[in-house]
Amino acid sequence: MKLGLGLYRSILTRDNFAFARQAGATHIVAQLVDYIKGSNPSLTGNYLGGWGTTRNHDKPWTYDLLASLKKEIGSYGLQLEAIENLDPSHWYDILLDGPRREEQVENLKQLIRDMGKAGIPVLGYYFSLAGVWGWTSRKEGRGAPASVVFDESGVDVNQPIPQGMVWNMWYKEQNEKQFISPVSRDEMWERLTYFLNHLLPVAEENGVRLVAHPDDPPLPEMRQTARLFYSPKQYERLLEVNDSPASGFEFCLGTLQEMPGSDVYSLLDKYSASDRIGYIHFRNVIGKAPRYREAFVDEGDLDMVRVMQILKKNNYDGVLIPDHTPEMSTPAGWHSGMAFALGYMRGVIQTLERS
Ligand SMILES: [Mn+2]
Repeated sequence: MKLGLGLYRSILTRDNFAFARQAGATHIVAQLVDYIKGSNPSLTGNYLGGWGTTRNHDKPWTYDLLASLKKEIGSYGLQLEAIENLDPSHWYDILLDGPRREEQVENLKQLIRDMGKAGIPVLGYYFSLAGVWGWTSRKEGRGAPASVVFDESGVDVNQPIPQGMVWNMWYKEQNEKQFISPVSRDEMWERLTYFLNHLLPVAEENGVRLVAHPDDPPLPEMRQTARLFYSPKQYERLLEVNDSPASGFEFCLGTLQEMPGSDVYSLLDKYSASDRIGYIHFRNVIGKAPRYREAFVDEGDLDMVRVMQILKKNNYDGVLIPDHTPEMSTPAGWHSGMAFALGYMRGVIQTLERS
């Protein structure tokens, strides 16, 4: 297994490549969607009104952008393992089954070809209309860090999605008065199937893997739209729709642990043994939907040493990134949390390598 760090667009900078290297990481997962901003990014703000606005219509991520990013990361002794998340501007009509669906699929095919050409092996996506939504924040847990909390009793999870928003981002004029129509589970599976059937052959040809993140928070419906991956059983259906070897999981331990009744260890064992995991979001949580909070890696309900033991047993050779952590009470809360998680991960990996 390999240690990586995920960086948002606003922190894809030289200082942060050095930071990753200093903390023992060898790989980077880059987010190009400009949605969690600033040099000290925070997940504990109020994002119930959206992550912000994207205006990247007709501005695809080009081969030059990907190749120069890979080169710069490489100059720090790091490898660019994956691009995580698609810009809502680039695929809103794929998610919404709108008039530009075909055109947007063609553009994503080009993105996959360009990733293959640049030598970036994994594309992580999150096929969801409401997206990551409903989080609140509390100072809770060990030492009371600012932590992401989901508590269904405190948010109206049935409020509809305004037109112009998808994936919790605005992609066109804000319209707070008109809303998208409710979307059924069958319709969501149809849209995902269209996406996979068109893109997986191109991914296979170009040596790129498309990996799906589960629904965060894992509720069956949110904002009057069905969610695909709210339970382990539903998540496993991904491979039934299209079992191309280019399809797999962006295996988010935290989200899977949040699912009622989930057995994360057996799921991890099964899919790390069968090489279906693109990379791993290595984070911990306390509680399950409908109420949980994100926790320090050694503090939560999951036994992260056991997680790593399973990966070692199966000779998993993919990348693990911390995903999120509680924000520590320092001027650099995000970096402190990440440094703590990376140090913990490095320690467990080094211990297992010696046993
Ligand atoms: Mn995740």
